[in-house]
Amino acid sequence: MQTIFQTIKEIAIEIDHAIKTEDLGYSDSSNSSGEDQLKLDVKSDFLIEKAFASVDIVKNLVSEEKEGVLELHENGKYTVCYDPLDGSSLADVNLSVGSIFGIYEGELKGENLVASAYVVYGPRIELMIATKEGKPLHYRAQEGLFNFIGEVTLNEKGKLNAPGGTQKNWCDYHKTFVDDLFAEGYRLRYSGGMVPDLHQILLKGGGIFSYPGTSDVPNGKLRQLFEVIPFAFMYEQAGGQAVNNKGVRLMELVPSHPHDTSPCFFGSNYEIEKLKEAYGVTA
Ligand code: P6P
Repeated sequence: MQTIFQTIKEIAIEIDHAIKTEDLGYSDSSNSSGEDQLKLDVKSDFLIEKAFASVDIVKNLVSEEKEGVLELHENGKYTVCYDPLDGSSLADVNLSVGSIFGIYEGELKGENLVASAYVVYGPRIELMIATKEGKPLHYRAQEGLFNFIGEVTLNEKGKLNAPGGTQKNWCDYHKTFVDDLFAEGYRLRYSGGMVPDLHQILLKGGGIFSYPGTSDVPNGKLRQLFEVIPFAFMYEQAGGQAVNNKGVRLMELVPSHPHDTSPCFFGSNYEIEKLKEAYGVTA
């Protein structure tokens, strides 16, 4: 597994360089979710595939930018599911973007996730790694090397509220839930980039990130294998919770297709319990 984390560190340095030096325009293709691909999306996906091509323990790759499962090494052990450059459309307005990695062993489902990692490309390159051994581990790059900063723990209750999705298409009880948190004094922190938005809540002690099902997108927008489940693992390892609109742990998801999405809520315990109450799904 350490070889995979070392490879992610090397990938992070390469993608950061690409963000800072390459064309931010659109390619002439779109991905499996029908989203227009930036040249940076394609380049980041290429860099990740090239890097893992030399890591024998990686059996398969599943990418947001690819249709199906790409076999790399027949005798490999892990499947790496990744979003090569999440929120890439924010790069041309100089906001932070990120890469997300879920490392699975066996069938691609939540309970088979063995580790997850994400990289934030911002004023600094930051890396978070979660395994079953303990709390998420936070690293920061300096001159191409990643220095360990510390373990990350969510407080029982936070103060940040990151409400995703098109507000006019929220259901009434979701709108009430979001407004009630603001009435309690929560601060709005939403950039439109899942990685920096969830990273901020983890590092600032807690709160909630929500991307619900909406009238136009009932199953939500965020992809289970390479966005939702990897962050669900991060948040649970940090002492928080991560559930869907039925109050079910996102770690119990079993996608039927590599690009399946799910409504998703990640946060400190207080906020997630409030969400379950608002959705009428308290245990
Ligand atoms: P909306 C970026 O496109 C992304 O996939 C996530 O990074 C982000 O959380 C979400 O979509 C933002 O979606 O609908 O709020 O713009």
